[in-house]
Amino acid sequence: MTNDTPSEDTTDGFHLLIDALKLNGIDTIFGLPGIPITDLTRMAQAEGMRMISFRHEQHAGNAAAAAGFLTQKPGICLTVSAPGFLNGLTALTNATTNCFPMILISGSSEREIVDLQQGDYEEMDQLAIAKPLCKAAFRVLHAQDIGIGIARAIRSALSGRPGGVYLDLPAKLFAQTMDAAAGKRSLVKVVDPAPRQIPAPDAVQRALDLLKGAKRPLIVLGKGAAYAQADAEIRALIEKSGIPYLPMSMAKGVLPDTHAQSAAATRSYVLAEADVVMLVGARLNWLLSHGKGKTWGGANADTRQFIQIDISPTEMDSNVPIAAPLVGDIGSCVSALVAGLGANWAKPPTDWTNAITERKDKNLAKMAATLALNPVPMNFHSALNVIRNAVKARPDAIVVNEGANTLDFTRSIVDMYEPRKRLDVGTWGIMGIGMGFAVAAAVTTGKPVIAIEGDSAFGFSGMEVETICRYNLPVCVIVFNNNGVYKGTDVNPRGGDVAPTVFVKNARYEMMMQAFGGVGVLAKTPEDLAKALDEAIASGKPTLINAMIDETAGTESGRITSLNPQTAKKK
Ligand code: OXK
Ligand code: ADP
Repeated sequence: MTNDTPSEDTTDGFHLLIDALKLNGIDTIFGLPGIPITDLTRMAQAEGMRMISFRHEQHAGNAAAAAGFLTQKPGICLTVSAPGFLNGLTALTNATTNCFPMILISGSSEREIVDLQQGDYEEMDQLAIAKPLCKAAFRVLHAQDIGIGIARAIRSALSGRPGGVYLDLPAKLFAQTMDAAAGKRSLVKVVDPAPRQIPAPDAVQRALDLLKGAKRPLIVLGKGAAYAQADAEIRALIEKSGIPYLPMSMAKGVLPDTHAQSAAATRSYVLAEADVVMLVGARLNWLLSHGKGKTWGGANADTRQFIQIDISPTEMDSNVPIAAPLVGDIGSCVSALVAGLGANWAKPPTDWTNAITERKDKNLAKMAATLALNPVPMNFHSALNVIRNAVKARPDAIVVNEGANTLDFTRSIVDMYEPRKRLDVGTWGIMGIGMGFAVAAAVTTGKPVIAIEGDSAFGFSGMEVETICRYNLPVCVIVFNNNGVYKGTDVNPRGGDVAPTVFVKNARYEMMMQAFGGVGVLAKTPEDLAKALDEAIASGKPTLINAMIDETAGTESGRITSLNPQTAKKK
């Protein structure tokens, strides 16, 4: 295999791969064993790596993606060939869409047979399929190239805009042997995998000039701002500039949601009325109504100007013209802006900040009044009020959140206090991230995890409660059970089968957790829920709370009902 001086000691593809990951500080693999990677999972564990085995590859992939977001190291998902690879691909694509660094490593069948389409075991041209769905895709054919393959995968996942990478490893590679010393030399410890990208001084000045002239400035923080781990710099920018800010969903907690400058509780007003908007790690995609239309249609609709901080230069002008593009990493860009504010920086006009505070206080008071109600049966608000209090008491807990109404109500009701504590459906509005994200959050941080799940959303990854029990993770899953998708009251006008959105009524989801030795609780009142959640957080035991919600509560698609074609047609 090599021209280097032979030695007694040999190594093989399995160990080269494990050593290459360890050399780069990667200590955990999320995956699912099977041909041809079963031995690899055993060896990784024997070599001291944490091997977290799932019941379905999609959830292992979601875990890898969340681990990447939380740690700035690519999360690793390991799967078998064709079907396992395909199961991991949704997570890989979702990671790429959300700018989370992960590497999907899949075993594959032999090239000679696949390329001649001779019908190998789990035959598939995996590399070709992965390529359009991720940031980069590589195949390694020779053991001596494993080090370079891993280095290329790490750099691709982390540098510039982070994303998903596919690494194809044909079965034969794992058993290839080579001289151990040469093998060691072939490995690469990646130096500076996510190089800082310093913004150009004139671009910084352009942004400052625009901000300075603004009468109604607004900063929008996106999940890129959370990912960047530039928390102190971002806080300094917000507080020194005095500019109100709006956190996107996964940027909640970069500054505490209770911060005086947060405009989250008056979102529609600030988006419509701002004259200069600075986006920090947030794209002007559907979640921000593409920067135009009714959402942005206030007095400044025709004259509004955007500043955008992003590591990806081609993000600029993707939806509307960007007057001041600031390309670079968020830490460097924000530091440069803070330095440029200077001692004489004039805070935004008080007619703007007071108008925001007034509207915000009104909405907060309205919300407080709603949360104080205690209807029977529970509704989203009374159940989420319990979780809101629990997170306030344990601000280090990580919230995982998916569903439609369960997602939308949680976003506005459960305040976050620390950065990177909220993981949700992200850019795609994907369902099924719940248990994978929860496992990753628990494994990578050791903190309590509260997974707030719509009953439909939970179904996508529910089997992974066994994984949570197997690894005894401090995860408390709360299923918002209102008997169906959106709600449980739809009726089939022709009789017979139930309506497509309806589930088994009063399903006992808590018994799923009990089946694997965890704690399961049926909660019909906020008191039941509070007691069970407190106990779960205190004990760290895997827990599932089946929170019974009024089946009439909830609206179709939550706050995005306008995206349903039938609703759109009526408009
Ligand atoms: C926010 N608000 C508050 C507070 N926080 N009021 C009081 N107190 C607090 N703390 C107000 C805020 O000002 C808004 O009111 C309103 O509550 C809603 O806030 P928010 O932030 O949720 O805003 P909005 O309009 O829903 O945001 C748009 C959005 C969001 C597109 C960014 O809806 C979103 O992230 N959606 C993701 C949906 C998704 O992915 N679903 C997938 C599953 S559904 P106003 O008065 O200021 O407007 C699915 O799969 O199919 O149906 C399917
Ligand atoms: P949100 O959905 O919260 O609005 P998006 O996923 O749309 O957030 O946007 C995140 C943006 O952050 C992406 O455009 C991505 O390129 C950018 N980004 C990610 N990491 C960094 C970083 N370290 N520095 C600068 N920009 C970043």
